[in-house]
Amino acid sequence: MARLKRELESVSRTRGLHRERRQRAPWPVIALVGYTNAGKSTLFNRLTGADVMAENLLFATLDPTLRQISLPGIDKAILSDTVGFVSELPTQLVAAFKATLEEVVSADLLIHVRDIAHPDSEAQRDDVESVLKDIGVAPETPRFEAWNKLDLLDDEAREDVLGDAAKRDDVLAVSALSGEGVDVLIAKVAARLTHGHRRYQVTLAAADGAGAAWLHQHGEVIDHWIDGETAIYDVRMAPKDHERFEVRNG
Ligand SMILES: Nc1nc2c(ncn2[C@@H]2O[C@H](COP(=O)(O)OP(=O)(O)OP(=O)(O)O)[C@@H](O)[C@H]2O)c(=O)[nH]1
Ligand SMILES: [Mg+2]
Repeated sequence: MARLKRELESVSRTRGLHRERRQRAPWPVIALVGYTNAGKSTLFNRLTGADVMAENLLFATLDPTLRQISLPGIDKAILSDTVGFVSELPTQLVAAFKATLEEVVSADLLIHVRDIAHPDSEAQRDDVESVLKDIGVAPETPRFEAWNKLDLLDDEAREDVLGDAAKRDDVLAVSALSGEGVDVLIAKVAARLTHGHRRYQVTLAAADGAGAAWLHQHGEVIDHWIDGETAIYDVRMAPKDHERFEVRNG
């Protein structure tokens, strides 16, 4: 038990470093959360499987649970796989466990992966929700439920699940194993991350080419002009990206 605790603590220290790195990086973070065995890692692999960019190798080396992905309208996002939640975590491990989940707290969007074929699916959902609350996830953090393992259901259960999922905007029925429904999930997540874009006027040093490139990558540049040493941009982007831009230039 002491060894496991040490390991978790070292994981949490490494992750702290990554977070610092990433706080300077401008990309939105999507975290997969859910009960143990729900299919998070399977979905993670499916969502990232086609991505074999060099930058990903860097991520994979630093931390195998972080990958760069691109989504419709979002050039780069970070997808984070997390440890599975369990209902009876030994008390000594709770603090260390929570530390590893800070990734989740700072995420821009959560995908709660649920094993919808599991007889205890609802109790598992409640456990996960209560852990999310405990670790301090803001209630306004956008989140989706991915009702996973659709392929395991018989015809009747499948109809029920699809019917229930259709009634809710924040629920997508999927099979991480077969890939069914995953495209719709991707589209919904992308739409959620890009919606709410607003128009901002921001300034850069006229010589800051990297800053200009960043703006073009993350926003839609409507107009820009130069005033002496300063470049002024009229740009439409997500509030979150605007915040990141301000931090970057702060
Ligand atoms: N039939 C079926 N099996 C799945 C599906 N998704 C995941 N599995 C299986 O469920 C088991 C657990 O999947 P993982 O992806 O490891 O689950 P996890 O949520 O990452 O688990 P932890 O990391 O332990 O919390 C594996 O045997 C997967 O092959 C699915 O859509 N359908
Ligand atoms: Mg896993």
